[in-house]
Amino acid sequence: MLVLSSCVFVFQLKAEGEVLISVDPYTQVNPGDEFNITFHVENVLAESNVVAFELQLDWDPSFVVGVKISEILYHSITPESEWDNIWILANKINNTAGNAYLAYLFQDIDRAVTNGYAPITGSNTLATLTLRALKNTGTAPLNFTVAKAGGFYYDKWQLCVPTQVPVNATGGSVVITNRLPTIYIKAEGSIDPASAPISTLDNITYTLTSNIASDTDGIFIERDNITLDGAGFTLEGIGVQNSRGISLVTITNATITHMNIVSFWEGIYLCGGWQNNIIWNHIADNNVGIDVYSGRHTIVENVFVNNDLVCALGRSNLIYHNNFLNSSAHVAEAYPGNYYQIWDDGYPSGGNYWSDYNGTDMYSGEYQNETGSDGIGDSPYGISFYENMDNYPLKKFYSGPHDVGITCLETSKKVLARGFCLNASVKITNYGVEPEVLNTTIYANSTFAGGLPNMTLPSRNSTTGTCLWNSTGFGFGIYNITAHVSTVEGESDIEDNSCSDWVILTLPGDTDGDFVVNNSDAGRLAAGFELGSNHSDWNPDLDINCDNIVDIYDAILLANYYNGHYP
Ligand SMILES: [Ca+2]
Ligand SMILES: [Ca+2]
Ligand SMILES: [Ca+2]
Ligand SMILES: [Ca+2]
Repeated sequence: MLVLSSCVFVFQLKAEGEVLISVDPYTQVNPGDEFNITFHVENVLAESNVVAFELQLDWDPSFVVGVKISEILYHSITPESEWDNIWILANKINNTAGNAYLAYLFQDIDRAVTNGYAPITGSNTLATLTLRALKNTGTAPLNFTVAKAGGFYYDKWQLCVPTQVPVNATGGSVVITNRLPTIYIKAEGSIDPASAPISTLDNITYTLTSNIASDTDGIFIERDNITLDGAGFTLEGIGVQNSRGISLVTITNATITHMNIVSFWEGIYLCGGWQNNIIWNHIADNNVGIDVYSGRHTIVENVFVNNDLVCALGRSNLIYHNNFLNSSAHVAEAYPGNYYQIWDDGYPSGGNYWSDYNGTDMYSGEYQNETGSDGIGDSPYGISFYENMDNYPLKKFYSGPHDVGITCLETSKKVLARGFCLNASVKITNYGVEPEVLNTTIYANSTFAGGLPNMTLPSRNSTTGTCLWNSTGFGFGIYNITAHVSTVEGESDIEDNSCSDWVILTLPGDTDGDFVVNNSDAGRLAAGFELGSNHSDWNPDLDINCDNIVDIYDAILLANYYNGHYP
């Protein structure tokens, strides 16, 4: 185990000047090494509403592919004896994004609620984290950053690494988060506390004006018929057991929209009311994404990511056009009752995208019995209780009513003799609810190489067309063959509007694509001689002149170019 203490970084928050944070890290880490980071604060005289220190480790994934927390030791800050309530969220490691929320060191919650937020004072070592680098590469030094959530204070300093060290250490950071108590939208329309970053002009529409970091629960809605518009901001909890991001208890006709809701026990809690609308939210990393204990709600066009469980359900809820991604369980009954939910919007509008659905898509139509794929799974997505099922599970992430995409691009061969034509077969799907006019083009690297005639593709339909690329006049080399379908009006997901394959353009007779015509190519041709394109051993790369048979004309071409090479 590598324990290093030769570098000590002392950082002072600029704007306040009171809090000293020192980080005592390692200086070098090799794959598999364990190392310690110690977080220490001195002279804490924080604002009255600072209730937590959040320890966050950030690293550059290009240097350290991952960390694993094997040990966390902590100490209370002195002289406040209550400062020993520590939340450890060691499961909040995102090795892909390169960060981990390691621990939250709190004032005692009860004392905070009962007595308000007394200033935090004192000095101590807050935590020692033992981390293990799963892999690291690269040579440049990394930055440490220290930030207070919301961007109020920010500074950075750089880890000094001796130049002879081949592999550098990760970075760490300390974040002091100004976490808020629960916010209430009261029955009479007021917001409590009034300083919460939510604005309203009419006591009907309430709009977030910044991100909100919550100490336990997020926002309790106690007023009917309102809209809470997150305006794209994030409401973030700390995963405290039973904490709720947004709670609606016996509330009717409220709309929650454009919110990012992360790291609560329950992202949204619906109990007792009805006809609430949960639309266009991004709900991630909660224990339960949405806990529904009541009925007749509309839950559409949300994205649920990495919640341990997405929905625990009441009854008769309308749930479609959501994307359910990477959760250990998508749906369970909140309590046993054999309650029925509506999981789709009929055909062709469709149901939800489920990341664990693996049905095929060969058919279309209301009964999924007509030839041709439509972006909807041919078999329902079964939900484990009563008769619940999504009759029209989406094969692709839902991204709005207008969406077309290239689902398949195949070139007729991988090795093409210059002067002959390549077939590029393009399959296009209209996932939307309206017919769309499509313009499809093919490029060889960046050169226009052909296209399909403009066509109108009906809703929930697919078509396959073939473009011909005449390679005459192109240089030898490896070409990316890219098909593009034009963006349709109102389309938000354009990533799938392009698709690429590749082909080697070479001398006639070079059947293996190494830019030399030699014995090896002749042997391959002989082995496939007189086979037609319908034969099970057909190799299209041997059919030099692209006439669907390997015969004497291909052999003549090979002979004519024998010993030819490029360059
Ligand atoms: Ca289908
Ligand atoms: Ca698209
Ligand atoms: Ca060759
Ligand atoms: Ca041929």
